[in-house]
Amino acid sequence: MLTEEWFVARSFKGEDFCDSRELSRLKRERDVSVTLILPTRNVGKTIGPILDAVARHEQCGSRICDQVIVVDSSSDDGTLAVARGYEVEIYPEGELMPEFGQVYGKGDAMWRALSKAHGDLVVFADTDTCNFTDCLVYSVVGCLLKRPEIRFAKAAYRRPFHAAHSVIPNGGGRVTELMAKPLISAFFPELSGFAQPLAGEFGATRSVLWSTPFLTGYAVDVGLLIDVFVEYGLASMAQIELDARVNRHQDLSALSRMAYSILRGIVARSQFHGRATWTRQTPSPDPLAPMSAYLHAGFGPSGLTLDRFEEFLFERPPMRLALADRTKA
Ligand SMILES: Nc1nc2c(ncn2[C@@H]2O[C@H](COP(=O)(O)OP(=O)(O)O)[C@@H](O)[C@H]2O)c(=O)[nH]1
Ligand SMILES: [Mg+2]
Repeated sequence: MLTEEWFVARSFKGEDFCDSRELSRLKRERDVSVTLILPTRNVGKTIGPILDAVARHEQCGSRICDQVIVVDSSSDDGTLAVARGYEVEIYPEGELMPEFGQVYGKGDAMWRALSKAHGDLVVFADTDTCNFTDCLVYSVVGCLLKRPEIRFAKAAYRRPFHAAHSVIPNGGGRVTELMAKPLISAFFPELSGFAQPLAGEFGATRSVLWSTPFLTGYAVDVGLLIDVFVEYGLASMAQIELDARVNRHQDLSALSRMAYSILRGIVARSQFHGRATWTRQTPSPDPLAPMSAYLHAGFGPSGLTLDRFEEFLFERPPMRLALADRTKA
């Protein structure tokens, strides 16, 4: 499936999947259970509203998440005190899979928590979201339930940047825009249609997740995206268009480290999957050859867009050789 074709066929609207009554009916009919995994590190201000939103429909008898796992990284801001007020399983990340020794960041925590997941579908979500709605999780569940051909679904949302006195609607997600998307376009152009390739809100069948390696740290999300694509194909993946997601911004030096993790992750996967073979950049007879096109998924005024920019990279020969050739000619 071509990227442009995928973008049209596999980009869904969140609201089409968020009806909790319909979801709980489908779950019952198909006898499918759902685990939600929430990695936490000092999210005392946001974890309460998130757990409230996730549990909201339980009172109406339509439970969507049968198991909620909080996997925590030594939070010291009261995160766990808040979480204990809810019907969730809480694990300090270091207590899971202890035979693997030290825990290396978010991806490692998510992987360890997966060892406790017993749902047929497993969904992950970040917990520093300030404007969390149940749809962020339910739409992923809904997509996997209503579209059995989809085995991996990922959220796509605008990420505004909140500056001192203003908000730049698409100004957030700097590592995504400056590191992840250009690298994905270079090494795995098939995945360029994902507007938020690093989104922490995604889900898959447990069998897919149990069969896929997890990279540690911040490389986890892009690593899974790539490995699921290589193993199961683009047609089994989807993105779900949601409203803007607001989370806390990290400072530039933290983002630089994060960008390095993403770079390492994509390069490692490229090497592993045999994509890192760069050839000399001589002019191609086909002006739309993949290496010249930068496909960029983002948001326009009326929703998701996929734009194609021609970014040519040619290699001119050493002048000595070019001039020698000219003399010969
Ligand atoms: N358990 C655990 N959670 C983490 C770790 N690092 C980040 N998180 C959580 O993972 C989510 C995303 O992390 P964050 O640092 O905000 O990354 P960003 O949103 O991609 O900039 C947040 O909910 C964090 O609380 C970690 O090392 N262990
Ligand atoms: Mg965050």
